Amino acid sequence: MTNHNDISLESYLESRRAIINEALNQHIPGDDAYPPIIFKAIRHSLFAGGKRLRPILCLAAAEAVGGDIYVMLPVACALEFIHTYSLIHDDLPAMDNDDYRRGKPTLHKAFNEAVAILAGDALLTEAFRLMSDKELSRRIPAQKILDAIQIISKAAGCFGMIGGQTVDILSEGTEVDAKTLHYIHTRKTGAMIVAAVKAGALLSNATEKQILSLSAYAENIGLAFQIADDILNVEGDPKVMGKKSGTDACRGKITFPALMGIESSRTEIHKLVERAIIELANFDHHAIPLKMIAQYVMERNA
Ligand code: GRG
Repeated sequence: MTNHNDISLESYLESRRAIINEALNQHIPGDDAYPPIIFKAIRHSLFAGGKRLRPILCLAAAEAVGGDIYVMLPVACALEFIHTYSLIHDDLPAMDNDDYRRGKPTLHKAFNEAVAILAGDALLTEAFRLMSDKELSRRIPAQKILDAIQIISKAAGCFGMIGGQTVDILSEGTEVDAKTLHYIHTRKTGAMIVAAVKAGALLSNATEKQILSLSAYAENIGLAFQIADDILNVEGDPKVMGKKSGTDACRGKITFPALMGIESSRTEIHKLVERAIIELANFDHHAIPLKMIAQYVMERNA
């Protein structure tokens, strides 16, 4: 296992991204497979330069409880598949109608709407194929895999990301209170972040107590991540982010900075990240990556 005591955040993230990208590449055929257009489309979005936060968190949670990150890779890839599907569908004209994502034309712009819908559907479905593959159950008890699938499907569906996205879309241009904004943020963004951490820990034989602490860690960084995203939408550099800024205000979306101002939003991020790090108090040096990721969530510029 890597010794993280003397590794920088940047080189840690870089090394994890390389491992994840290699695994993603293995799980999606090239465009020599039939029908080539769907694989080309999936690859367009999957390899457009995402930060890989959810799979990195899954691997870091596994590591924090003494698990093997290589065993966890199919689940980490499944999380990235689901995340990429959500971005493809979020960009569609019926939703946010965005032209750029991850610095490249959105999928419906590069191909067409039908292909973008199908590629999103395919990624969501293929995620469950990866997690239910026999290869994984040779290394992890089937019941644990089923429990992880339950956690991830709950986070991706109506009780999680879809619930948050639904309220977000229907709230555009309306007055939204702090409670509704909290619901949107914790479901739309937070749920998959919590699921990534919980699944990584559960599949690596974490104790109940460890899972509770890691879930609380993830809830805090999930919300911090979304508030940071809201701030970046106001003042981020489109060149660095690979997408336009100022879009939330144009669409009449309620955000943390709109509700409480930029400075209070920054203070809130600090508080959440501090709380996340406190949850790691009972873990040893194997939790250093989780600490570094919490720091990254606060400082990121893309
Ligand atoms: C359409 C089913 C469906 C769900 C959409 C994830 C989501 C729900 C919408 C994305 C829009 C958005 C800006 C969400 C808020 C924060 C967020 C999830 C940003 C994108 O995630 P990053 O920053 O993206 O991890 P990369 O490209 O780095 O993977």
